[in-house]
Amino acid sequence: MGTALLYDEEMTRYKLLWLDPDCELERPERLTASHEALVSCGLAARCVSIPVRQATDDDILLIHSEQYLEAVKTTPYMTLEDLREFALQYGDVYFHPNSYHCATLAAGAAVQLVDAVMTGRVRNGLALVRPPGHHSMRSAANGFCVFNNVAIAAKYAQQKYGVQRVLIVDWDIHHGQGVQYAFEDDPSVLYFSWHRYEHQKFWPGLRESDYDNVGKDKGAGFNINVPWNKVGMQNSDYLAVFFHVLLPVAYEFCPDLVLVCAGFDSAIGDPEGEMCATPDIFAHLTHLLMNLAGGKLCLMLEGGYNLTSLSQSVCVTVRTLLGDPAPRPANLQGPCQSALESIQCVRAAHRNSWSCLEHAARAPPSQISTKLEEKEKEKEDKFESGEAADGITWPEPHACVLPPVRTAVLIPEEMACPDGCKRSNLSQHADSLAEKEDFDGDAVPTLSSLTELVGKMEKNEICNALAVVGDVSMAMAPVMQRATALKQRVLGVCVGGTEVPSHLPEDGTLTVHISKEAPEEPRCKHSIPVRLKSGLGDTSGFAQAIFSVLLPLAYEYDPALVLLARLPGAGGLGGGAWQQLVGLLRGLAWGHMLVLVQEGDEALVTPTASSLCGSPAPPLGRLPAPVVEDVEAVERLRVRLQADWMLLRTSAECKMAVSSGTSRSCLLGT
Ligand code: Q9C
Ligand code: ZN
Repeated sequence: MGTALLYDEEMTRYKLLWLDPDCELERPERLTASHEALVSCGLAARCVSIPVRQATDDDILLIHSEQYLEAVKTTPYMTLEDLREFALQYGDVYFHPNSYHCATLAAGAAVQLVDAVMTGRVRNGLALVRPPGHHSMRSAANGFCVFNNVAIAAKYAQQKYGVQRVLIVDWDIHHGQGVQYAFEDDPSVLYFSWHRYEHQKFWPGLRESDYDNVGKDKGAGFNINVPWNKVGMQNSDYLAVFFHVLLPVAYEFCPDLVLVCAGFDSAIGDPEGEMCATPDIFAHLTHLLMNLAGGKLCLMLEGGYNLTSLSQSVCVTVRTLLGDPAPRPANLQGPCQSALESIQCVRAAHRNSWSCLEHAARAPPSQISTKLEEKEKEKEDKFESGEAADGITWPEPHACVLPPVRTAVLIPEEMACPDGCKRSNLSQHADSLAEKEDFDGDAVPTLSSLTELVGKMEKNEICNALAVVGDVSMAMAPVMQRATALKQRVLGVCVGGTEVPSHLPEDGTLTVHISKEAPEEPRCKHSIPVRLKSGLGDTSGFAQAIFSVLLPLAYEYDPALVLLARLPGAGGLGGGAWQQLVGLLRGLAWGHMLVLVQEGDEALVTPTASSLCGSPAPPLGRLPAPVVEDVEAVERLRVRLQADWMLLRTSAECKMAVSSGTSRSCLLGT
C-alpha cells in the first residue's frame, strides 16, 4: 500500500503577467521547487506516480455554477487587458491564458487522488497542484484560487464511492471560506480550519471566519474555525489545537475519508502567515491524521510562499505519508495565551455539538484578550515591521536515517513471523542478569534479549519491537533501567493491570498508567495514573484519556524511547483502540517503541505488529458519549497536571502555579 504523488509540469505554465503586489507571491517556482526537493531527497521515487488528467465539467459542476465555469472557459481567448479586467471582479486573484487549463488539472489531480485512495491502489497521497483551491466559491475565483479542488474532491468521493463522512482539515494559514460555504449546512462534511485572523484584520477579513461560526441548520457543529489572533504561533500552539480540538472531534465524527487543504504558508518563514511553526511539525500533523478513516488520507497543496520553508515542509509531509518515523517534536514550550484563548473559545462554541467537548470550560469572559495583551506584546513586537519573515532562519529538518530493521519481534517460536517484521533471535549471551534478577529463565524471551532490543533501538539498528513475555509487569523495570542507563528519557505507558509495576526507575522516566484500577491520586511526579472506572472497554473515555492527557504529556516529555506495556486485565481494551494507541505513539521518539504483550495475549501479535509497521489502525466507529464519571476524572487529572505540563492547557484562564516549570524541568533533566 503506497503513497501517490500527483504532479504535472504543465501546472507551472501560468504566471502573473502584470504588476500586482497582492498576487506576485503565487509563482510557478512554488511547484518546481517542491517537486525538485522531493526528487532530490529520493522521496518522489518512493511514491506511486499517477498521471494527472483534467477534471471534467461534471466534476467542476459538483461545486461551481455553470455560469462561472463558462466564464472561466473563455479566459484562454482573452487579451491581457480582458484577463486583467476579468480578474479584477474577484479578490486577490490573477488569470493567464493557461489558468483555465491548469485549474482543470489541479481539480483533476484532486479527484484522481481520491480515485487512487478509494480503489485501494494506494493508501494515501499528495497532489502537488496550482492553482490552489480553498478560497474559490461557487461563482467566484478568489485568493489565487480558480476551482475548489478539495471541495470538488469531497463531493466526488461522496457521489462516486458512496463515502458518507468526509473530514476536511485545512492547515493552510488562510481561512478556506470557499470550503466553508460549500459545506456549512452539510453534516456529512466536517470542515476544520485554523487561520491567521487577528480579530478580523487579516485577509480575507470575514466575520464568518471566527470561532462562533459553527455551521448552519443540519450542519451546525460541522464547521470548526480556529482563529489565530496573533502571528508567531509555534509548534506547541498547533499541537495543542490538534490534541484539544481537532483530534477528539475527528475521532468522534469517524470519517470514511480525510482530505487536507495542505497549505504550507502556516510554516515559519512564510511572508503571508508570519507564523513560527517549523517544517517538522507537518510530520506530526500528518501522522496524527494517518489513523483516521483506515488511513485514507489525501493531501492537496494550497498555499506556501517561502520556497525553502515550502519545500522542506512538503518533503517532511511526504516522508511521513510513506511511513518513515517522524522527527522528535523537540522544544515544545506550551501554547501561548492567545492560542489558549482561541482554543477555549472554539471548545466552548462546540460544547453542545460534540460529546467529547461537553465538559469543556464555558465561554471565556469577554475582553479576555485585552487583559492578556501585555504578555503577548513581545511576540507582536517581533513582527511589527511586517518584514520580519524575510530575515527569519530556522534549522533544516533532521535528516532521517532509517534503521535497517523496522519492526523486530520476539515471539514464541511456534508463531509465524508477522508480515514485514524480523524475528529477533534470542540472546546468545549467558543470561546472567536474568538469573540475578530472579527472572523466570524459561520465559520467552529472556530479559537480556529485551535489554538488547533497547540497545539496538538506541543505536538505531531497529526502529521498534514487539515482545511476548511471561510477565509484563516484571519485565518493565529492567527494560526501563537499561534505557535510562543509556541516558535516554523513557516514557512508560501501561494499560490494564491493577498497579503500576513496582521498582520502576524514576530518574529519566515518566510512566502513565491507564486502567480501571489505577489509583485516583498520583503517588509521585514520575508516575501518572489515569483511572477509567468503567473500564477500558469505554472507547470514548479511553480516547479522551489519549487525546487530552497521554499525547500532550508524551509530546511535551519528548522521550527517546516509548515502552508500551499491556498488563493483564487490559482485556476490555478492544483491538481497534489498542492499535490506535500503538499507531499514535509511533509519532514519539523517532518511532522507537518497545511493546510488551503478556503470554496468553498472542492474538494481539498480528494487529500490534501491523500497527508497528505503520499500517493504519481500524476506525473506532462513531463514538458514543463517554461515561460521565470517567470524563470528569480525566478532566480533573488534566487540570491538576496543567501547571507542570503546558501542553495540557486548554484555556487562557489557567493561572500558572507558582511551582510552574520546576518539577517539569527536573523531569526533563534540564
Ligand atoms: N499581501 C492561498 O494561500 N492576499 N491563498 C494576498 C498579499 C491573498 C492566499 C495579500 C492571499 C491568498 C491559497
Ligand atoms: Zn494560504
